[in-house]
Amino acid sequence: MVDDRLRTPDAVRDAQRWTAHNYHPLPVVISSAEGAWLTDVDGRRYLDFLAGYSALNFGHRHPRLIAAAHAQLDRLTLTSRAFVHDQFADFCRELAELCGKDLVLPMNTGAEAVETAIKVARKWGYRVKGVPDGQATIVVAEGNFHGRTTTIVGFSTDPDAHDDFGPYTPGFRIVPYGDLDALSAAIDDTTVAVLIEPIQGEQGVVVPPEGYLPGVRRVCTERDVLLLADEIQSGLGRTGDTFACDHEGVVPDMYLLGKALGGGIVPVSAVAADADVLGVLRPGQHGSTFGGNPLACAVGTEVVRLLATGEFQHRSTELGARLHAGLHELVGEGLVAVRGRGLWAGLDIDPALMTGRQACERLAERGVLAKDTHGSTIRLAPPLVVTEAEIDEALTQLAAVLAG
Ligand code: IF1
Repeated sequence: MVDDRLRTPDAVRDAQRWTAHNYHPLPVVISSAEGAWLTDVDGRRYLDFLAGYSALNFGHRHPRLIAAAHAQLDRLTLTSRAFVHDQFADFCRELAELCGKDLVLPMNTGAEAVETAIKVARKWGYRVKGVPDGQATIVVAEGNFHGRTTTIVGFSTDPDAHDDFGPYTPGFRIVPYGDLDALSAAIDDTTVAVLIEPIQGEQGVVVPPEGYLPGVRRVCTERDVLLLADEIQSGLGRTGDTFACDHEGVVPDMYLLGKALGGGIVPVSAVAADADVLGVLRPGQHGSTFGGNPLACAVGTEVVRLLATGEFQHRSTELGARLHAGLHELVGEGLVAVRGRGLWAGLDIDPALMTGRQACERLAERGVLAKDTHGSTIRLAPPLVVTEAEIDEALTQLAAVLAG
């Protein structure tokens, strides 16, 4: 029985009255959450199969993360980087060790990590590689999503993200995702980096052909070009490994991290790289008011410790296999294609049946929250604490939506 979960509650109308309409949220008003479950203002419960676009890998209000935040809130929340604080070294060391890198530069949002990576790669190009000043180029992929700053949207191929925000930052070359020859051809003596998602999230959880990432790694090494892996959505356990790059044994020159690094509590992002790269920065050349703040570091350190055991990566692999097996049974039953890895899936629904938005509205009526990407594609990304029974419930409701 489909109850009337989806009506436009007053709180949705109120929100729309007082905000720019840069989102079109489902008419669901959440008031509390725990683990993989959300509860709306009327007490209705939903399974969260978006998980904050992978910012909630450890579920809503993971006890260890909430405890770390509470303890720090009662001690120290902000100093700025003009001074040091007692949470900073542990966070940077433990994150660097998780990444197998020498150094970490903490920021706040994913876009800030991407912008940091672009600036560091350019400075490395001028100071280390010897690219003539102001001529650095960076190769990016069609279908990319790396954030919403004007520099980043300037190399987006999504008109909604890109249009009407010019003039754009020069120095970016766009090549088809998964095409190693095109990527190699785009590299010349001005090229300082390749910026790429190991799996493209917003494009619809697009996994590149096997061998592509190792090929990109080899080309970057041969051509003295930095490989910048945007693991902001794909990283921190989502795909069954600590990083999506791990699946094929690829080690980038720089990891770009965010979302789940903040435990679903505070914005925490970072770049991790060796000293020969991050060492190009000198005091006063980059920074941010809140980057590396005590509260962020306390939560981020606990996130790194949660990942250190491999428990979440194992869950993502095991439960992801269950999710994908169930999804593949629906191919031909309303699904046209399924992509992804671990607890991360992109589903192409038969466009003749419904749009992705319509599918998500119907799923919400059945107690499952998810988000469409484009057209008739939706992404499923539950918290990594999801159970077998919860996966089975989401699959049951998806099958019912597809069956009409
Ligand atoms: C929105 C999309 C997802 C990201 C990758 C960097 C960032 C993101 C791979 C920037 C952020 C978010 C942004 C949010 C919705 C969501 C999103 F739909 F926009 F494209 F996940 F796919 N690299 N993705 O996925 O991180 O600055 O947001 O912290 O802007 O609507 P941020």
